[in-house]
Amino acid sequence: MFTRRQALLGAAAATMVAGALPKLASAAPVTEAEIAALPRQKITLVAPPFVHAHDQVATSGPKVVEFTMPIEEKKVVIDDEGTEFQAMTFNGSMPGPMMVVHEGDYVELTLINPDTNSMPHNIDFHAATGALGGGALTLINPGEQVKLRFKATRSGTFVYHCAPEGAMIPWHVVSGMSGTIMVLPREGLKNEKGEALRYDKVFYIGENDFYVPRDEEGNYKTYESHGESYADTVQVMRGLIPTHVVFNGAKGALTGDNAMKSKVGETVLIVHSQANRDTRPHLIGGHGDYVWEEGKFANPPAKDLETWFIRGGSAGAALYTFLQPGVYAYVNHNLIEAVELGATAHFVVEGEWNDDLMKQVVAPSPITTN
Ligand SMILES: [Cu+2]
Repeated sequence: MFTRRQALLGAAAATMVAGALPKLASAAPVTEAEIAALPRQKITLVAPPFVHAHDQVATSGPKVVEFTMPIEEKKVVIDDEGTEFQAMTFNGSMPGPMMVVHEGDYVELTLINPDTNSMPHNIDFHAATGALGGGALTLINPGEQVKLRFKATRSGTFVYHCAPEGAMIPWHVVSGMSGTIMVLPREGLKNEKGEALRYDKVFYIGENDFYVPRDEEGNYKTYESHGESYADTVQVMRGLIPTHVVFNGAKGALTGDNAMKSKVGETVLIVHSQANRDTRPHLIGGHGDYVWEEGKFANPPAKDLETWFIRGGSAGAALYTFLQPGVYAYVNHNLIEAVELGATAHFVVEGEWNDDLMKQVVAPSPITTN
C-alpha cells in the first residue's frame, strides 16, 4: 500500500534528484576520494577594487578552487599628510583581495606567513562552518604556511579576517587584516521575481577604520615596528573613535587617477565590506537598483535604495546601472567620516547626458522679481 508518508518521502527524493546541486550540510558526507575527483581551478588574486575573472553562472558542477595568500606586515602611508601606519595585510593590500567561487564549490587556501613577519596570523572565513571559521586550523607563525579547505555552502558576500588569540584579534583587524569572499549562486544572481541579474563590472570596496596614536602636540606618531605601536594603538582603539575611515587602505585610494571607471548603460556590482564597524554606503547622484544589504543572495534584494547599511563584520552588495555621465562620489554617508576621515571613492562615468532625467533649466543668474 502506498502511504501518504511514502508519497512525501518520494517527493522529497525527487526534489533532491532534481536539485542535483551541491550536497549541503545535511546531506551524506562526501568522501575525500570524491573531492579528489573534482576538477580543480587555480586563481591568481588581484588587488582591490578589482576582482579576478570569474563566471557569473557556473558552467559545470562543483570544483575545488585554489587560492594562495601571503600575509605581509608593512608600514604604509594612509593619507595625504604622510601619516605612517603599521599595517598587517592579506596579499599586501587593504582590504585583502576578493575571492569568488560558486555555492557548493570547495575553497582551498594556502596561507603563508613569511619569516619576514613578526607575528602569528590566521584566517576566519565567515563563509565557512566550524573551527572558528577556519581560524583554529590556520594559526601560523612566521616561516610557516598552512592549507585549509572548506565547502562554500551558503551564497553571498562574506568577510574574512585574521583572528589570532584573545586581545590580538581587534588589533589585527583594524591593522588591515580583512577581505571578502563572494559565493555566487550556481545559477547566478536573481531579482525578487527570480529573474536573472548580471553585472558588466564588479568592484570591491573594503572600508577600514584606523586608530593612529598622536603625540603631545597632536601629531600622528610613527613607530619602528608593529610591536612598538601596540600599546598606544590599543589606547586609541578603546576610545572607539577612529582617526581615519578609508576605502582601500588610504584616504584618496579610489579617487583621482584611481577612480573607478564605468559607462552609461553599464551595470556595476559594488561589494562593500567592513570587518569591524557599521557603515552606510551611498552613491551620490545614483542609487542601489538591487541591494543585498546583508550580502546573502538566498534573500531577495531590496530595490531602489538611497543608502544601505553594512553591519560591522559583514559585506554587502549593490547592483546599479549608470544612467548619467559624470563623477559620482561613493561615500560612507556619515559625512564626517566621508569628508573629514577619508571614506570617499569616485566613479567616473562616460556617456551621453540625459536631459529627461535632469536638466539645468536656467543657469545661475541674478534674482528677478517674477
Ligand atoms: Cu593577523
